[in-house]
Amino acid sequence: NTINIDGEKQLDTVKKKVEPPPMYKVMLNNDDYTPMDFVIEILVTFFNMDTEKANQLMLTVHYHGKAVCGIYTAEIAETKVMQVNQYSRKNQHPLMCTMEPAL
Ligand code: TYC
Repeated sequence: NTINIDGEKQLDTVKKKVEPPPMYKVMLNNDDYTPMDFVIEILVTFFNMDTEKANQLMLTVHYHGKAVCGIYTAEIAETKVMQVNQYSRKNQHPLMCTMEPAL
């Protein structure tokens, strides 16, 4: 690209690859205190799962320690983590939602 004498950009021969944005896994972590029904409510409310899928994923976390709830762009992943942790604290549960690069 070039800049004209009047400061306007001029699109010409520079080819730019369009890259997909970096993606992040949003995880739920197990703990000994959060009720199973509350975790299911979280998965239905914030991750748009039906109760069958929510129950399955909740049990995966319960038995394996953590599980991926969804994969999102940075901004959406950060919002999910915030919303889930705020809602859990408001209801006085220690449930932890975290994010990590999907690579
Ligand atoms: N382990 C919890 C219990 O036995 C249930 C639970 C599941 C907690 C998933 C957190 O992310 C979680 N009540």
